[in-house]
Amino acid sequence: MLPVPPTLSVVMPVYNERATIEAILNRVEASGLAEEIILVDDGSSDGTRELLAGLARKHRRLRVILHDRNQGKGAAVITGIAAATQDLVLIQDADLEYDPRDYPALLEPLLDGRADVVYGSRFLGGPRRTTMFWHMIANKLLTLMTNLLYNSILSDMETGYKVFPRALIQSIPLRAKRFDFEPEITAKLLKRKRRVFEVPISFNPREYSEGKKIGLKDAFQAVWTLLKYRFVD
Ligand SMILES: Nc1nc2c(ncn2[C@@H]2O[C@H](COP(=O)(O)OP(=O)(O)OP(=O)(O)O)[C@@H](O)[C@H]2O)c(=O)[nH]1
Ligand SMILES: [Mg+2]
Repeated sequence: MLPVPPTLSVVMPVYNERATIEAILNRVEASGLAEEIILVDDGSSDGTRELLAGLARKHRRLRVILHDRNQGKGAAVITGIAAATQDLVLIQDADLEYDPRDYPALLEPLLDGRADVVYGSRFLGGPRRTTMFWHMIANKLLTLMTNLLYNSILSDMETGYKVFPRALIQSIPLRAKRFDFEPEITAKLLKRKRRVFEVPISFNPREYSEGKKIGLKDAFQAVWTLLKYRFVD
């Protein structure tokens, strides 16, 4: 056990999430564990931006950073990581697929000193909505490829829930712009022999009709990213 419990920065990349932004902020607050919430709006054009000033008045711990044009999830996450000030950094998507009630489980292996980094896995037996078969297959193939290349036994490389010590994540140079953030950070952690733990989380996937944006192109980019960082840094 660490002598003082570490504090948590929640980094939230946001692009056109008008429908869910308020609900997810409420859920993050309700966890009682977020010392600061760094919301990076990645050039939203659906009215999300217009909600942010009101939300910042309501949520005392919220800090808002605006990208003046859309750059991609990875770019938004990297901006948020650079701005984080607390001991630990947790990435939180702005849709309702991932549930902040899982924070205690995500933090535990870090608090007791077993892990350097924790991933929340959607495939380890937590409650999940039973939809999106092909999306799951793509996730499993990308995870298998990660395991083959980096000699790991991950079950969910692409998960959005990842928690890092701030000093560690801020020390790793990251280049990702879009959905290549997940393979890039995973490759770099595994190459650096960091102790990555997984814990089961619940998962409530949305469908494309509900605003999902990741696509086949992103899977090919992930393959390329995994291969590239196996051989260069
Ligand atoms: N799609 C997309 N999302 C972005 C962008 N910038 C930030 N985000 C945010 O990144 C998070 C993940 O995006 P989603 O579209 O939900 O991606 P997904 O298909 O659920 O994929 P994963 O959650 O990464 O498995 C959300 O909070 C988005 O609002 C961007 O340029 N494109
Ligand atoms: Mg999502």
